[in-house]
Amino acid sequence: MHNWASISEIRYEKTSKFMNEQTLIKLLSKTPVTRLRYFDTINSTNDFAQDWINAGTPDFSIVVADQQTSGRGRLQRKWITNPGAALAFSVIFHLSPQELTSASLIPIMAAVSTTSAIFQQFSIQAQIKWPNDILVSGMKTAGILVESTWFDEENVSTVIGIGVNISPAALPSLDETALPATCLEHAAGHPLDRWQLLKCILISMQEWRMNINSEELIKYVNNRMAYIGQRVYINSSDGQSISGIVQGVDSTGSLLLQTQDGVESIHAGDVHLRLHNE
Ligand code: BT5
Repeated sequence: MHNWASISEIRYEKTSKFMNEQTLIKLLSKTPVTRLRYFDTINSTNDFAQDWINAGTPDFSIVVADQQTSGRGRLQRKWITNPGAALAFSVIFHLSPQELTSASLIPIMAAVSTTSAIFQQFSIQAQIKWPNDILVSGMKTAGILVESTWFDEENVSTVIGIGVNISPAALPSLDETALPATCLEHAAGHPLDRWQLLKCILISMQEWRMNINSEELIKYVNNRMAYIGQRVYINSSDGQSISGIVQGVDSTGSLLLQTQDGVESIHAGDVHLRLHNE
């Protein structure tokens, strides 16, 4: 049996203190990353990425932080990133005209890349909670925040922010999270190397990006999707709510929900999915 408190201390010594930009650049040299900035502490990697886009940074630039002081989720919710315990990074894509037509699939592509890397690297089976959460044993272990800037009809840049709980020290306190959270080390039962996972996610992202419009991507999501066959509620930010049984996602990444009026297709937008009994 591991003592989790002491394991997270050891990991803090090993992975946090000694990570720096040069080491990370070397580690990620065989990935598609073009530019990299690493911060011990930052407000939000997505905010930095946004400013970096405005300053003209190239496609596949990434921002990585050990700790975020104002990490963000969707709809101004908070994302907690404690030092030495998590992955928090943002990837910048300048969308090609072809990718622009598949923009709605970017959050799904990011979720698939993260889920497949978690399996490849650590043999942990994670599930995708549509549209942007990653669950292990039904508990949230990672979250994704995709934010796009439209400079004009053809020039669109996207920031894909990903936060993954690696060790128990990453877990938010009960008053910081609405739903139960977990970390990958809980599932593995031993310490994990978060930087190897980062590398694997980036490589996976490059591969899935090239196949963003594929049946394979949709098949992958539908095989790894949480709550299939279960009743859920979808709440939209304007206060509307609909209930139905989860069928999967369609080719645009919309959620297919069996309701009493038939199958409804729900776009990600500003909606929040919760289980019937949550
Ligand atoms: C998300 O939003 O899950 C998207 C999280 C994206 C975080 C990354 S980290 C790198 C980049 N920079 C940023 O500033 N953000 C991105 P949402 O579905 O809205 O979920 C937010 C909710 O998750 C919060 O309201 C809490 O209930 C819960 N939560 C916060 N921190 C958590 C954590 N570390 N683990 C599990 N749940 C958490």
